[in-house]
Amino acid sequence: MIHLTIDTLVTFLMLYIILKHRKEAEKFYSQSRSEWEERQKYEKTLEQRLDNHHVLSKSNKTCFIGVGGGGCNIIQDMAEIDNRHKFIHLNSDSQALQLKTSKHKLLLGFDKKAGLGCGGKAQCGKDLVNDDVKTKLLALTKDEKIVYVVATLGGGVGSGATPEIVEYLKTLNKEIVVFAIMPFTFEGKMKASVAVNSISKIRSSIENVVIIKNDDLILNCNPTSGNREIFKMTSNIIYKRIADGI
Ligand SMILES: Nc1nc2c(ncn2[C@@H]2O[C@H](COP(=O)(O)OP(=O)(O)OP(=O)(O)O)[C@@H](O)[C@H]2O)c(=O)[nH]1
Ligand SMILES: [Mg+2]
Repeated sequence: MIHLTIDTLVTFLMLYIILKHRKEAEKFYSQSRSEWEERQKYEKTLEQRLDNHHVLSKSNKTCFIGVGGGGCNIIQDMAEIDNRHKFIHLNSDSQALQLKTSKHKLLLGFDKKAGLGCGGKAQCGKDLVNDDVKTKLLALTKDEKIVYVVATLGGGVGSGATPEIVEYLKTLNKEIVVFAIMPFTFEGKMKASVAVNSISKIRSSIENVVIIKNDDLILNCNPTSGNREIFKMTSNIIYKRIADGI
């Protein structure tokens, strides 16, 4: 009798151990299955995102146009990390243009400005976009479908020429996105109002205007960074936004 009870106890114990293990195993497998499914899902979206990026960065139909001193600096920074696209520099300042490594450079209004900038006068930047500039732009962008225009506003060339350029590109049926960089507040109200005016003119031709404030860059930068280093951050922010599909 005692023998039977011990046998029964052992059997129960064995059963208990087996069931407990089985439950733990089931729990483990169901957990790892949902983890695995989560991971699969994550990898799929990651793949899609990379695919988008791939398409964008491989597309031969995308180009970048920098307008004015800062706009050209920014696309120069982009060109250093992207060797697939066309980068077109537009400026009336010949010295600034000379420093750019792209082979696509348009010197604006040499007859009027003799290779100098517009000294903050937006009307001057506007007047520089003549028929000759438009013909050259047409040739440079003829194979491009999407055009990203990058302009630092508040000065003369970027603020004045950008609305003219965008209006012209629009007539060529390009998909256009403008990245408009606002001047620092400490540069004064005059520059800010030149920039705001320029934005409203750009918006009368297109809706896709992404505004980035130079002020915001200071908040995130290392106080010991130099100007160029801080400005390089703008270039990275814009490039990342484009790569992420904005
Ligand atoms: N983020 C960034 N902003 C810049 C850079 N260079 C200038 N800026 C800003 O852009 C504003 C306009 O300056 P520029 O782009 O040099 O002006 P511009 O269009 O060449 O016009 P003018 O020099 O007046 O003929 C400045 O007041 C700065 O706030 C740059 O490299 N990066
Ligand atoms: Mg300039």
